[in-house]
Order: sequence, then structure tokens, then C-alpha cells
Amino acid sequence: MLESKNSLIVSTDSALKSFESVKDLGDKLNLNNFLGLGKSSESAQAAENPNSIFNSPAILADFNGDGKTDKFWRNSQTGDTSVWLMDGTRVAEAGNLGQFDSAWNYKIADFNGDGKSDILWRNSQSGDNVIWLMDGTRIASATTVLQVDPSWSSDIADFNGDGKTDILWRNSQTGENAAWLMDGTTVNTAAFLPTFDANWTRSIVDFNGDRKTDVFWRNTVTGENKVWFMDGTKESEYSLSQLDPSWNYTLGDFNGDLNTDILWRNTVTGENKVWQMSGILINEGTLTTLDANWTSSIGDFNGDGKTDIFWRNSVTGENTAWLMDGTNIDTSAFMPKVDPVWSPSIGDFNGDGKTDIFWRNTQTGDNTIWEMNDTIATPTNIDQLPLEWYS
Ligand SMILES: [Ca+2]
Ligand SMILES: [Ca+2]
Ligand SMILES: [Ca+2]
Ligand SMILES: [Ca+2]
Repeated sequence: MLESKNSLIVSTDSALKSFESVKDLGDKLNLNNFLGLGKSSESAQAAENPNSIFNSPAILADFNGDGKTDKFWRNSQTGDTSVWLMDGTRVAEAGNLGQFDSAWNYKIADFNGDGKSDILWRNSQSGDNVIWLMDGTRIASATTVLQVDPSWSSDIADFNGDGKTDILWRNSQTGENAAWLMDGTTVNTAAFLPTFDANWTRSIVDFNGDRKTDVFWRNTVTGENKVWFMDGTKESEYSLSQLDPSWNYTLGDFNGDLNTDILWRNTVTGENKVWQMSGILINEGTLTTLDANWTSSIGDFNGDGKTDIFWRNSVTGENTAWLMDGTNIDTSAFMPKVDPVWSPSIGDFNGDGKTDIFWRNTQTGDNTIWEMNDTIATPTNIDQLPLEWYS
């Protein structure tokens, strides 16, 4: 599949075989309850974040669609996978799903647009692809989709804005690109897009806020930047300002206008700046400089739809949050220090529209959630999970 431009849609025997085995596995393991922690409660005081970055089940895992981020775990020794449906700092329900060895990578998506996260599995050695449509701790369906040569990698997108996940394929060797417009597990349209050589990296964005995701291209050698505004499989390409390759980027929406913005960080000087995007128009703002030990994650800690920045110092364990208002830092506050053995990830586990922080101790397997309210963190220890489990 995708090996030549004339064979965009080809299914293979091996794909069908692995469909059977995955389906069997799903059927068998759905019956098992993992950890037996009981049923989910309906005690939500849900307040949906106004920004799709933080309310989309195609971005943050939410397998039962209750607006509370869930956890997906893999076991590095057994290949087991499991889901924790979260209700604040409580694991409301846990389920063991099936076994996928480490050759399989996964991505969170929502292929059928039902508001419940699905999973795209891709075998990095065989090129097999499997889609799990999820319903809480249950695999509603496991379907093998077209095989794609392992030289291609996938990105989750929504190019026609119908709320159903599409896929951007990129061949890192040839520089070829292609799009699949999906309807559930069916590939409705498959089309090749223009080629960009291997020096270009890409990210899925929406610079014009039309809910059709766009593609941001950056040349890591020359520092050139480009965008494809997408409408289905039709792309319109524009050049953006060039920026020296020493700048890395993270994506967010710092003014809450639903256009993706870019947080730039200079890996040499520690300088930071924001490009507030409106189509191809750039409003640049310079932020505080932070030395190279600091790494950024995005969140929305006050739930106003404007992306905030969580900074963690990987050497000292210090943590800082910047509540953002466009190109300005509205509030900057230190939060409790956390030893560097703890690794943070974000989600909205209590569904109040404000991003929380899930901490996992990489030496003990202990887990703690910080429920966030602006820059105030309320920590609660939650279930421990042996170290061989990872997200
Ligand atoms: Ca959930
Ligand atoms: Ca879904
Ligand atoms: Ca767009
Ligand atoms: Ca915010």
C-alpha cells in the first residue's frame, strides 16, 4: 500500500490474517476485568474546555466520552494493554484490552467522531495497521485497515473538518506524502500530496481556525517554514517567515481564537517567543528566557481556552506555570518542586475544563495527580502501577 501511486488501495492476506488474530484477542480479553475496581460514577461537574486542543478525544484520551481524560497503559514485558477510566483522582474502572508487542506503536484518534477516543495501531516492522473503536474499557470493534509500508509514518488529522479522524502519511525516506480521509474504519478517499524532502518535519495544526486541520512544515536545515491549508485532500501552500534551525517549536493556542499558535524555543540561547497565527499573518511576541534545563508542556490551567505553558526543570525538579494571554505572560508562578525521577503528563482527569498533571515515578511506579486550579496544584496519590507499565 502506498508503494506506488497506482496502488493506493490494496489489501493483503497478511492484513486479513492479523485482523482475525486481533479480533480473537479483543473478544477474549474484553471479558477479563483488570484490577476489578468497579463501575464508573456519574458524579461529574463537567465544564468543557472551550478549546479543541483540550476537549478533543482525538488529542487527549477519553475512552468513555465523559470529558475526563483517561489513561492508556502498555506492559513492556507482556505486551498487555489496559485502560483506566479516570474520575478525578480515582480510577473509576480498569480494563485489560489485548496484547501488542513493542513493534506496534499507537496513536489516540476518534475515527467515528462519537466523542470517544479510538486507537490506531501500527506495526513498525510489518506495516500492518489496526483500528480499535473504543467504548469505555471495551473494544467496540477491532479492524485491520490497509497495510502501509513501514517507511511511512502516520499523523492524526481531520482534513475535511467532519470530526472524524483522518490520517496524514509521510514517507521519511522518499519525502512522499499522502492523506486518507476516513469514515470510521473505512478509507473513503486516499490521495497523494506534494513531496517534501527528508529535511522537512511536519505538524498537524489549524492556522485559520476552520476546523480543517492544516500542515505546518519546517525545514530543520534551512529554517524555512511553510503551511498547507487543507480542504479535504486539496492543499494550498504558503511560505511563512524563516527562522534559524536552532529554534524548536511547540504548538498551542495562546489567545484562544482557535487558530493554532507556535511557541518557539531557542535551544542554544534559551530564548522563547510566540507566533500568534491568523492564517499566514504572524503576530510575534517575545517571552522570558529560560536556560536549556527547562522543558515546556502545554496545558490550560485556568480553563479559559487560552493555552498555558508548564515548565519543568529536568535537573533541579523545579516547576513553573505561565498563564498566557496571547503573546503575553499573564501570570507566572512557581509550583511545588518534584524530584526529577517523576515524569509529568497532562490531562483533565476531573473534567472541570482545567488541565491537571499526572506524575509517574519512574523508579517506584507510584502515581500522583495534581488537580490544577490556575497555578494552584492539589496533589493526591493514586493507585501504584508496576514499572513495566508505561503510557
Ligand atoms: Ca473519560
Ligand atoms: Ca470514537
Ligand atoms: Ca484549517
Ligand atoms: Ca489558560
